[in-house]
Amino acid sequence: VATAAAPAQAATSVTINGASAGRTFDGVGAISGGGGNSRLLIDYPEPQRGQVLDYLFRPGYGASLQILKAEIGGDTNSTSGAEPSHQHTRSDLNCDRGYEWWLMEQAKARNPDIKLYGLAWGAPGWIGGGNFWSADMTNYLLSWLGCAKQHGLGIDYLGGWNERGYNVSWYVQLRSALNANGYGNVKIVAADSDWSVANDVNSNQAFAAAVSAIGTHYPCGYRSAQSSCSVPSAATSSGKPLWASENGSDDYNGGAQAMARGINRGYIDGRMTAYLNWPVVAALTPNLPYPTMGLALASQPWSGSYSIGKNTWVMAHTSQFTAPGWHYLDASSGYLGGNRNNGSYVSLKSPNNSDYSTVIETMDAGSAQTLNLNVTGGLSTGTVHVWSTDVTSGNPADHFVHSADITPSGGGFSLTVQPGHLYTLTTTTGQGKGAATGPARGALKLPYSDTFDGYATGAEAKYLMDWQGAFETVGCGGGRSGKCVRQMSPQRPITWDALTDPHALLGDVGWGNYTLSSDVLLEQPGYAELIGRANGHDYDRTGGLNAYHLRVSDTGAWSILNSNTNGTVSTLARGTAAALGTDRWHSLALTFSGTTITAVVDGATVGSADDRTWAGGQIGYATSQNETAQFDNLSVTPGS
Ligand code: 147
Repeated sequence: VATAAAPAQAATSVTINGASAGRTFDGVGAISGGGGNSRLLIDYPEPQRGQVLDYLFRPGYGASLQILKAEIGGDTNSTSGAEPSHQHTRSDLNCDRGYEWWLMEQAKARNPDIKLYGLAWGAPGWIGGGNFWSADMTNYLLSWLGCAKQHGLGIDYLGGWNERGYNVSWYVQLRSALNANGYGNVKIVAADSDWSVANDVNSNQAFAAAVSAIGTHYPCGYRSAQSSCSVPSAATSSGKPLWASENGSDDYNGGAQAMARGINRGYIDGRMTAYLNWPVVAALTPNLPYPTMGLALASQPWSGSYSIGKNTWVMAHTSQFTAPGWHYLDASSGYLGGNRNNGSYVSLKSPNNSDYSTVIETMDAGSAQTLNLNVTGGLSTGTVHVWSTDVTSGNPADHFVHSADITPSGGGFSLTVQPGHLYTLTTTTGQGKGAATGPARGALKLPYSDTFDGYATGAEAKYLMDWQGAFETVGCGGGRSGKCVRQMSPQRPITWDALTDPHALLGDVGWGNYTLSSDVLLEQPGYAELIGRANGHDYDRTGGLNAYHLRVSDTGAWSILNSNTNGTVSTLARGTAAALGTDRWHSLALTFSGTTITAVVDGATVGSADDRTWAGGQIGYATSQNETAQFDNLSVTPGS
């Protein structure tokens, strides 16, 4: 009795047709901001810093981002930190603060064609008397564009207020203000929130004229598998380019499958033509929110260690094979065999109408599939270069591999695609996979100190990560020479999420027993704090921090506090010492030894507490709201 052979799996036909209609591709990229995520990258030593930048921005090397969205700093927390404003007050202007200008410059230096996009999460409180949708905010954006110009950076896109809806007349006024001030080529994206903006674009001509693209967040689900993406017909029929202007929020390796689906399916399901991953890089310490999200991990400037994520290689499968201005081919984009589970493919053609690239993902496929491809419609029938990534593999050797070169015959060729893989078929060349690697991870060693004297005015002190407010180096007050760190935000900000006192953190979460000391000067009645054993941080519920604090006020009142992420603050010890007053320098110290916490003010022990809540963590500075205190001579010495 003969056994019947299993039927050969039917091959799936895919036609790559250059004559197909399709939308213009705007690009794939990522977001620096919303916020604080890129903070530690600028503090990396060379050559590692340049290597990470190469992996993010250099064409033919890594993620090769086509769009970089950067936060317009607002001196307020915007997720994992706060980013500094170019105007802390109405009369202030400094175009060199923070790291976003530097990052945009580094991106442009590597890829002059990268598109830049600015967006605010929050803003300083002087704006509009606390009203974001104000003429002050429009002028604030104009001055930010002026700063960009000083840096030689052309800004391509500008947004409104991240995930806080929109105000139709404000956008219309922004458009006329841009046109009137020489920024007619800056395109407005609305509204970095949900799709509801499409209804107003459709019903209001002035709004429609002001808005160049509709950008929506997480249109394939928040941090989801991105198996399917939904776009309402009001958006599709608006005639505007549709963008996933924020997506991702996933681990730099673990988010790879979702990204592979989302980039393709965003176009197939919703005709979205841009995909921006949040965030670009995880350059923050592990206690902060979303510590490993991005395209790469670069959280240890002191060791120089970094790790390039699978997300980088997934993005490379689109970015290295296309450019903004290419065209999707609708007839050559869809689900394999019409079945989502088999995987998806999108095809794009170059403006030269000859080159093409087809990106195929088989994230959910159960078995290998044979594809019979046919090239037509004027496209090149030359050699097809195949690049592939096994997205299920943790081995870097399986990521972004130039796996085959195929010579089509009569325009036809076949390819077998494995499950869980991502492929790009292309007639283009110039792709590449960077080979640089960083050193091993290591702790930030104690003792650690900083006199702050080596910085320019307006700089961020090394490793000091703003959470709320803005801590910058300035000439010291109180008759002292040299540079000090000053909290620069003199008013409650227009927040994006939970408001807390201004504070900034620094160091290794592994630090346990140590003495933290610093000089402190109050500029107004209020308080300043040394923070110790700081660890986990909330941003959206309470803004709470797991830590101990030594708080001293101008009146001489002092306290040792225990705070946590539920927003609870309890007093472990308190008292009153001689008044500190304002504009006078004092020295503070906080010692952690096992469960004993000791507070010292101007050389005298004022009190102590016994508490076992927090065993270790970072140090930090804090001030009361509206207090522009100064800090100097930071020192952290190991204890026992
Ligand atoms: C986004 C923010 O825009 C980012 O700054 C960052 O906070 C990111 C973290 O995942 O999230 O905000 C969102 C918060 C919640 C949802 C979507 C976006 N949500 O629940 O759908």
